[in-house]
Amino acid sequence: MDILKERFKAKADAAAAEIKDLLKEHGNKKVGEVTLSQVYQGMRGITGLVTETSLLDAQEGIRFRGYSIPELQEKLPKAKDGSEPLPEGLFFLMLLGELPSEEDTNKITSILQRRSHVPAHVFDAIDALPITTHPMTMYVVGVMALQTESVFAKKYAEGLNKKDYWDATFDDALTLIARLPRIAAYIYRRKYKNSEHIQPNGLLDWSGNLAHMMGFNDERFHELMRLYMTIHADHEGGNVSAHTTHLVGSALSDSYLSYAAGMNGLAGPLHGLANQEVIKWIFEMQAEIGSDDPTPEQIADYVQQTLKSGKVVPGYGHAVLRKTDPRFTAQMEFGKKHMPDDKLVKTVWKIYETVPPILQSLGKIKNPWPNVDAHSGALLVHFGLKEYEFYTVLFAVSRALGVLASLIWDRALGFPLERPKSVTTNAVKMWLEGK
Ligand code: CMX
Repeated sequence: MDILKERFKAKADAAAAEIKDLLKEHGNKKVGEVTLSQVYQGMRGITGLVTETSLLDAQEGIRFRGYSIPELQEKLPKAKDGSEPLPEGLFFLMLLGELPSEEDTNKITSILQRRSHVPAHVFDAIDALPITTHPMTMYVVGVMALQTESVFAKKYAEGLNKKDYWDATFDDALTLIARLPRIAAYIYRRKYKNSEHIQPNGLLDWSGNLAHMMGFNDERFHELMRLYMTIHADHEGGNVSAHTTHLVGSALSDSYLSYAAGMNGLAGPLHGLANQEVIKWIFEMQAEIGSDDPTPEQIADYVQQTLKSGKVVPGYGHAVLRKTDPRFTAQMEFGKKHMPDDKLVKTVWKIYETVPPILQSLGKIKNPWPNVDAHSGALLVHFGLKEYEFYTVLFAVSRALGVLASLIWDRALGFPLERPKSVTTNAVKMWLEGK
């Protein structure tokens, strides 16, 4: 751990010096103009944040420290006999900004294994909630209960020097990431498997252990979890979950408070909850049509019905992307390799052929193509994970890697409190009238 911290600190010091010089020379340069529409419409397209871990290109999709998803699938270390990347390696890449060796990746795995013990009061907090509680609510309650363990909060209360914020955040982030699979699996087994819990296997990798504790022992499911945890980890800084974690963190709230806040945003249907909405929508379509193998015409009719009732087609569209999400494509490739004849997976592919032209014809949707959530559920259902209300929890476990690596960087670079200016419509009117 100390060596990892030393390597990080060297990178962070170099980056901080570079940023200092950059601002000294170019600090007054304009990065863009803001229109009134942007102020009212979700700040789309306004550059206002620095997030080092990944960058989203509207056409190409996400790149993590410069690497696309296919490149990560090729270059990141794999589990023994596996072919999907280990997300521990991606975490290393996002944190250190360089591709990890197998040894680096194994080091992260072993740190996470050693820190994975979840204190009993966290389970008590989850157990205090009614069984009908949404899994994302249980998850955030679990994370909040774990906040008692925050090293940052403790040291801050004792009087922590600013220079050391990053160090305590580093500790908290790794401990939190280590414990999330246990919390997620506990919720799954509590809600859907009669509270028959499965103890962690200390020898498994982070995603493999999550699959194991949930009760899935098919090695292909372990591979799916490795892919899933990799592709959902980060999507630059402006999306709701990343931005919220960063914003709350800017108040020097610790990793637990900041991450829990971000995950409350992930739980919204226009963001991470869309993965459960997709499968729910497909199941409802199957029930209405009376077939688990709908034709393209039946799908098209159902899409029209969804739009007419004033609802969105879940899994389609994106605030930034303007083409098929490479995270969708990576999952499609996984489906072609492992389950090419699965009816539900094939339905997802038929929807992919049917939906974009319909959405395009409406003329108002900026991106008619599928996002990550359009595909993930069908792969999970294939292995028997049909409880779709749980899906966003898996997204949340993965998202921890990106948002917490970013939070460590925020502290190491000394980023200040975030506080943009807001206006009232009255103030806008007065400004327009030149008052
Ligand atoms: N189905 C129907 N209408 C859609 C649509 C969809 N999939 N996507 C966008 N639209 C509509 C918007 O609701 C908006 O309508 P109004 O003008 O009537 O309000 C219009 O098209 C323009 O929207 P946009 O600029 O193209 O998209 P936004 O940047 O505002 O929103 C998103 C992006 C993702 C919220 C939106 O596409 C959507 O609601 N998609 C479905 C939900 C979903 O899949 N979310 C997951 C996104 C990925 C993630 O964050 O996890």
